[in-house]
Amino acid sequence: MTDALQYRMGTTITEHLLQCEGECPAATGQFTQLLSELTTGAKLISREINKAGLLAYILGLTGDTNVQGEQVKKLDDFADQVFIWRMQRSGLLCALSSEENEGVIQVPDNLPRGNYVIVFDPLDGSSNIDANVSIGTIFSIYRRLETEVCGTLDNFLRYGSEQVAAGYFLYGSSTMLVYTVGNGVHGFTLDPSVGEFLLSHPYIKIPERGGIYSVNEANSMYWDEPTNATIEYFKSGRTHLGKPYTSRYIGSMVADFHRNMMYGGIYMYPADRKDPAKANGKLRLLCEAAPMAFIAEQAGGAATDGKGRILDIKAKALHERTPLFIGSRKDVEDATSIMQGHEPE
Ligand code: P6P
Repeated sequence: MTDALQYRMGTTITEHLLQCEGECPAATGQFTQLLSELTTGAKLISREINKAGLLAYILGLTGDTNVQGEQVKKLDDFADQVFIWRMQRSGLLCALSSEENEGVIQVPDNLPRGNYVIVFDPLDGSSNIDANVSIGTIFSIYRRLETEVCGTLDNFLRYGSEQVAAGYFLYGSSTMLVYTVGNGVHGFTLDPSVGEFLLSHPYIKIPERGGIYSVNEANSMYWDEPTNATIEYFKSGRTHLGKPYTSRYIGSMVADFHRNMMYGGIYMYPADRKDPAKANGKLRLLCEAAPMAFIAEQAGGAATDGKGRILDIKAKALHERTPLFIGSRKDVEDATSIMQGHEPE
């Protein structure tokens, strides 16, 4: 088959997972079905986001506040309900956890259960919705603990290294899925004309070093000395470029992370003293940092909390937060060295 024909035919997610089945244990038929349900949810959300500007009812706030203390956007709530509905009916999960919901979400007794648990952030970066800025969905999948009955909290209090799959949907100029099942990172782009996600970025590799740093510098007066020294490093001539990195900060981690995956660079959300809730960082370990860390490492990058590897952290609570330094491996190593009081190598 010619490349042109191959391109026109496209490689679907199911086809890609079937190709992977021999290479990695997680790419079972069950997982293929689960990913298919996730992509259906993403298509529904993409449809709503792409016409949100035309349909005032889907923009704005619900008036509710979520477990994070954040104002809930109508699209947040819609995305949360879409994924809960689809995941509960996948027949493959024994419990769910959403960034928008305080406790473990059970699979109702009248629905079939399976051997996986999923953690997801239904719409990360949603404060940007009304400004038409790219936002995303993040998901993380574990095999359930055989020692646990379905739906217990302990199924979720896991090391990030126990994940069998992780991914994100990016609702941007195009809608993309980027995922890993432990054999590299692969990107698919939604072709709205056929309603299919088609392989567009096989085996994504994040450059070993970048030239972009992403951090909210308005928090600098609340950072400790090592954190300020780390950000100042990327703004100095001491970088490997011999000049400062470029600053890019979208305020939507999925979008900032994806850009750094493509071009190289580092995204940082350090702990800060501004808000007691952020004394250990703003980002959630289970539904943001751990899945993105799995993806980063599978793409040749790295992710730490400023001390150690994110994937070596065992969650102690569903909505536990962590500082996050993630992206190009050598950039993350430099940041972590400075955070620990050493000079980068
Ligand atoms: P700040 C979105 O709420 C999020 O979790 C990330 O997607 C984003 O990078 C960060 O918070 C933005 O937070 O404090 O800079 O507005």
